[in-house]
Amino acid sequence: MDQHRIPTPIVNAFNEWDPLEEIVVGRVDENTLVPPWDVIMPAVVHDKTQWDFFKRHGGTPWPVEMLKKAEHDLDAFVDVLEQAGVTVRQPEPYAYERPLATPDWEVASSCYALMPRDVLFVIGDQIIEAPMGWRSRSTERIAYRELCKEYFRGGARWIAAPPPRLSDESFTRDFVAPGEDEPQRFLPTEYEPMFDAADAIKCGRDVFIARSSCCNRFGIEWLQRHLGDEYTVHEIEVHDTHPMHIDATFQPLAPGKLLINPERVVEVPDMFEKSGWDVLVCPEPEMPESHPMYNCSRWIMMNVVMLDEKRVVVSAGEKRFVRALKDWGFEPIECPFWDFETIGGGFHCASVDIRRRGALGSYF
Ligand code: DAV
Repeated sequence: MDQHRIPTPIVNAFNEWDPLEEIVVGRVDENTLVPPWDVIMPAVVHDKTQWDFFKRHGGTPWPVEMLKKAEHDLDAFVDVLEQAGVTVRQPEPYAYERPLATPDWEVASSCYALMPRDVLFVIGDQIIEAPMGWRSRSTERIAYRELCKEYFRGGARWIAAPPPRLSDESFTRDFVAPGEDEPQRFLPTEYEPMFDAADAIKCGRDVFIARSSCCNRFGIEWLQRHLGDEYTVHEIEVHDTHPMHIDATFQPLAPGKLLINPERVVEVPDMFEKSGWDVLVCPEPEMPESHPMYNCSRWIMMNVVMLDEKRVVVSAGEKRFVRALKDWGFEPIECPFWDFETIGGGFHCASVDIRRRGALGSYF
C-alpha cells in the first residue's frame, strides 16, 4: 500500500462499485422463521397462493431441507467473496421466536437475520439503522449490535432513524394491493417516517429511493434532511403491485451503467441521459415458474453485488442475464442462489457493504 495514502475509514461506502473490502452477510439459523402474518404481508408477497402458507406457518421455522439448501447457497456466496479477498462478517442470532409486543400491537415472532441490506443503511462513514416498516422485523437490529458497536469504536458514525410506532395509523386501513392495470398505491400512510434500508440505493452524491410497502415520503424526507447538503435524495417512480425495496428494480451498477427492471421503472430521471449513462434493461428472469418463491418475485435475479466496477456476483441459473452482463462489459461471477432466493432474497439483500475503497464523488 502507498504509505502516504490516508487509510480508508472502517466504514466507507459511497456507491455500489468501488472495490469491496468488507461486507456483512446474513445468516441461516435453525430457527430462521417464516415471517408471521401481519399487516405488511399481503402488500409484499407477490404470489397470492403463498398467503395461506404464511398464515399457517408464519412464526415457525422454515422446513429444515429448505434451510439447508439456502445455507448451501449462502456459503457459496461467502466463498466467492472470500476468494476475492473481501472480509466477510456476520450478525449474531437472537431469539427470533419470542413474541413481540408494544403498547400498539403484537405479532407472533420476529423473523431472522437473513437480510442485512434491509436493516442498515451504510453511507459514507455512517451506519443508519432504518425505521423499518415491518412489525416483525422491528427488533432485527439487535442481530447487528455487536458489529455496530465495533464499527463505532473503529471510528464510524452510528445512528438509528426514529423507530416507527407501526400502529394502525401507520398503514392504510383495509389496504388491497393494486392490480397490474391499476394506478400505483402504497400501504404506508404518512403518519411517521418509514423506510427499509434496501428502499434506497447509493450513487455517490445522489441517492435514489422508491416508495414501497415499507417506505413513505416522510421517510424519504427524513433521509434527505439527515444526510444534509452533501447528498441529494431522488425519488424514483415505480409501478409494482407488491413493492418492496429498490434493489430488484433500479440499480446503478457502475459509473454510467444503470440496470433497470423493464416491468417496474416508470421513468428514468433525465439526469441519467443528460450525463450519458447507459440504461441497461434487464432481460427476463430464467428461473422456472415452478421454482418455489415465497417473499419475492423472480426479478430477484437483478439483486446483484458488485465486487468492483467490473466484477458482479450473479445467480448461476440466469444465463441470459449473465450473457447480457458480459455484453455490457462486466465480468460476471456465477454463484448458485436460487435456493436462498426461495426464502429470502438475492445477493444484495443478503449482504450490506461496509467498506469500499473510494471517496464521495458525483456521477452526474
Ligand atoms: O421483486 O422480489 C425483492 C427485493 C428485496 N430486497 C422482488 C423485490
